Amino acid sequence: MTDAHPVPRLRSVAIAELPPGAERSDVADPRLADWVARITTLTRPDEVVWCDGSDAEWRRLTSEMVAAGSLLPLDPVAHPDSFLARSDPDDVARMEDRTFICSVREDDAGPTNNWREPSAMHAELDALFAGCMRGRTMYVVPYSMGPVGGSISQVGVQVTDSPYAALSLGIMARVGDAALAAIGPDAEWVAGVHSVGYPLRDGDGDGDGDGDGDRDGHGGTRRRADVAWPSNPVKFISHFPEERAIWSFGSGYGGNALLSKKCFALRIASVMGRDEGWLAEHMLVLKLTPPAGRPVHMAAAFPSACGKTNLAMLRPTIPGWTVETIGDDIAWLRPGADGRLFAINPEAGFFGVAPGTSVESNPVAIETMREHTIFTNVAVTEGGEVWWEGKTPTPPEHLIDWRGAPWTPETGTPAAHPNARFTVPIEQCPTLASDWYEPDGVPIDAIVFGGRRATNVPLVVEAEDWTHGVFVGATIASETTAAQEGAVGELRRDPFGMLPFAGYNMGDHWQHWLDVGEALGEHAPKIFQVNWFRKGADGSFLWPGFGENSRVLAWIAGRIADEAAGAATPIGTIPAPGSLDLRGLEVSDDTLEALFEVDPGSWLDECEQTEAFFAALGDHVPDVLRDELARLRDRLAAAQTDAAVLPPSVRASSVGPCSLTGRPDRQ
Ligand code: OXD
Ligand code: MN
Repeated sequence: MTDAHPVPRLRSVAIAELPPGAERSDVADPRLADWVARITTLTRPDEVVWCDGSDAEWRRLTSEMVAAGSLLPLDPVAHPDSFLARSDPDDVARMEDRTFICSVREDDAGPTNNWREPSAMHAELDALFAGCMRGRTMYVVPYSMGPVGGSISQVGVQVTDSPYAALSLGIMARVGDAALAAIGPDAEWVAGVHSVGYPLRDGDGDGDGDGDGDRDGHGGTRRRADVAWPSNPVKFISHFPEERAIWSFGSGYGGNALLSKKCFALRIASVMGRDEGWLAEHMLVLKLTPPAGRPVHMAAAFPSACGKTNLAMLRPTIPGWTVETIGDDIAWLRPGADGRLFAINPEAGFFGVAPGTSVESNPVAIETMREHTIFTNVAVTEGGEVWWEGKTPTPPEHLIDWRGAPWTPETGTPAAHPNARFTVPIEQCPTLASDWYEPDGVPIDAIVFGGRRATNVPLVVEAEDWTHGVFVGATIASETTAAQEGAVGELRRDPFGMLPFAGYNMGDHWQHWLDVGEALGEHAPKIFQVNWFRKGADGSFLWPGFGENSRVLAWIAGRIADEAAGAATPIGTIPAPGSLDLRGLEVSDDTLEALFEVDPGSWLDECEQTEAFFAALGDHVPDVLRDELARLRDRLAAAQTDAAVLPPSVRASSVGPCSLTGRPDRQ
């Protein structure tokens, strides 16, 4: 790393006597040894443990946590080697309002991020972190994102006083000595400091947490009792892009605590990508293989809660096609030596949303979590079998809910928290692609953008070119669900699905996409937009979704191979009549018409919103995207006066009507 590395900033902390385990003779990078020593001095843990991600470590940590009451072992037959964690009810999700981008210049964070001046933020954090690990173990977790040494991979180190975070990181990233060995004196690595902010002893040792000396006469050795899910009402998830550092305080949950995921792999990595010519995106990666012909790889960006995991694990309903999984949440994409765009999934596990996951909606996920899984905030039966809303059509008669309270179907509150999760190694996924772990990644043939849209957006549209595709990505919107903040059903603009995750100015992110496209030139992948969630006039979904989405992926593959015909509309190219494989699917002509309808009037209204959205983002919005908007308006205005450009029916031959109503979801 450069001078901007966090170690220099911690020089004000003079290294004091270190607790057992802090020093390790085989650390090749003196900056790492120094950084661990200074963090230890600041936070004052009782001991330091370096993690290696081994099975022995899994067994040790899980047994210690079971003994401490912070993990519950599940039924060993239904869920071998699996555990349940119940969080504090106030610590159940990512907290966007407590997430900060502390770039040196406010303008670099941009209007979509909370910004704090870095030194002021550091001063506030130093005060919070001082002594925050007293009475606890600090885990030092070295990890690689992507195959160790791969051309798109990166390394990081997280220190944490949460065994849950250390254990989960062991699933979500490649933790261990190989990653540590990759951190040599010249290596660039991302530093993550995490504390739940619940010390068990004061500096004066009286354990009452108020740091007031020993007024209550407990003497110097008494500790306060731990709780099953320690956290702190004060929360900060702070990113220092120039330092390549993350400081997270007060939350033990998900993306707030597993710093490899949203904090590093999206917010910090997006800045690294901006600086170095690559992309860190909120995208799944899948491999689609037709019955004959070559496989294609797709990277698909969707806002949170749009079913990326379901799409990544899709079981095609069309005969002969296969979908294999490479990643379900994050992709790092980099132009390769041959000029094409290559991608890796930098993660090693899934941190998936449990509610809604069933044998019908995602059998692959259910198989993936058959063993060796950490469940968080799901409900359980008395016997220790997990359950969540949507897992089975009828809930069990009696459960223990996510808070640990008795529950029956009459209780009136969800048994599992809507953001309940399963954390599971990717290797347990039965559809894992054989090339998922290629050190140089897989070549990307198509980029797909999606969202949850009841209106306007057709089932699938191909963008005209890269610039138009970037416009499509920049204008993604999605209706919010129960798993997110805000009112359900509200339309939220979420460009590239990156609104909560871009570590720098959103307008610059779009410009960076344009620049990457220019560098790729003729090798640039085609870009598509999809929408599984369009509704009819009666409010029911028009498309069955799930495995049937393979029909859309097949059309996309056909476009890549130059085999599937398209029809022009003002917003892009939709399937020409007969080119979308609808064999075996009962869908009426009216439904198909509605799925692909492009109504110039309501699109022109949407353009007004897009203009307002661009205006809110300010002068970083690239001019070419404003030009795209103007061009789109021109095409729509022309279409209003020329009915001939409205899309023809997509149907090849009629297979009879069907009502596609009453399905639970379309992912
Ligand atoms: C996630 C999210 O948890 O996008 O993946 O919120
Ligand atoms: Mn996500």
